[in-house]
Amino acid sequence: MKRSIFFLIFAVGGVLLLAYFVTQNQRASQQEANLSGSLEAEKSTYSFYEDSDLDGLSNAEEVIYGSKSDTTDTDGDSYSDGEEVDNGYDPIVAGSAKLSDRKNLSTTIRYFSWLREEKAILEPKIEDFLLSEFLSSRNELLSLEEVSDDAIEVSSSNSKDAIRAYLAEVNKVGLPEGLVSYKEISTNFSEEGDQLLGDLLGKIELSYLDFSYIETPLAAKDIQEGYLTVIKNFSNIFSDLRYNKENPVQIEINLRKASKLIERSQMIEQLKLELIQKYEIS
Ligand SMILES: [Ca+2]
Ligand SMILES: [Ca+2]
Repeated sequence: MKRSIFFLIFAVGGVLLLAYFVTQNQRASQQEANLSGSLEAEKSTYSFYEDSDLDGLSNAEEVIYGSKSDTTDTDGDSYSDGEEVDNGYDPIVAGSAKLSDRKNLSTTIRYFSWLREEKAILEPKIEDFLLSEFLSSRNELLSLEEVSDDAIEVSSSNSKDAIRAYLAEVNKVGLPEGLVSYKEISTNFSEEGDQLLGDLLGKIELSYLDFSYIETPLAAKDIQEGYLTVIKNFSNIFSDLRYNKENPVQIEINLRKASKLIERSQMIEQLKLELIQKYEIS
């Protein structure tokens, strides 16, 4: 069953926004819980306080850097994992490879490196004000993926009827129901959580496809572009939940992106109203 897309975009956005504010307010008390997950078993294997092999990297950091939590020197080059990270070296590549040499370095590792190098904070912590400072000169990390013109099926007609038909189509397509909180999935380290996320991603993907087939009169091109952008970026944000443990900072960044998506959704609604008024569509 499908509802109109704008309603659901707001619903998804609202859930995300709510999660965001809860996070803001309860940052200190929730940090450990958010990062370590809701399951007790997960807490001991993914903790920023426990260091099972006593190599200077907490169990959670080992997951983030890709090193082993039961081996002090993962790459066997005689330097411990903690020593390597403290000095900017890669704990999983033997020799003098730097962390910064890694391809596709995760935002969490980049943020931790920045904390160490710019703020002299060796104990990694994900604090809102620090993250804001880190992001202030890295706008690209908050930018949304834009949809190219090729993705829009421009129709040959720009008549009032074509516009009315377009709007009717748009209102038929929907985002999936059974929405869940972003934070909820991000702390649900279980098979059920994976299943939930997989289903949701599949449904978002289908919505994107349904949308991309809608013939779009020229006058509605901005609206169509907006819709595709919002859905595409929701898909990206939810996909990142798969790497929640390896890249927890990205999840925090995504919550900030979500508020941009909500703004974008509001802009789309505004554009639709203007179009309806301009073409006197009843
Ligand atoms: Ca360790
Ligand atoms: Ca080593």
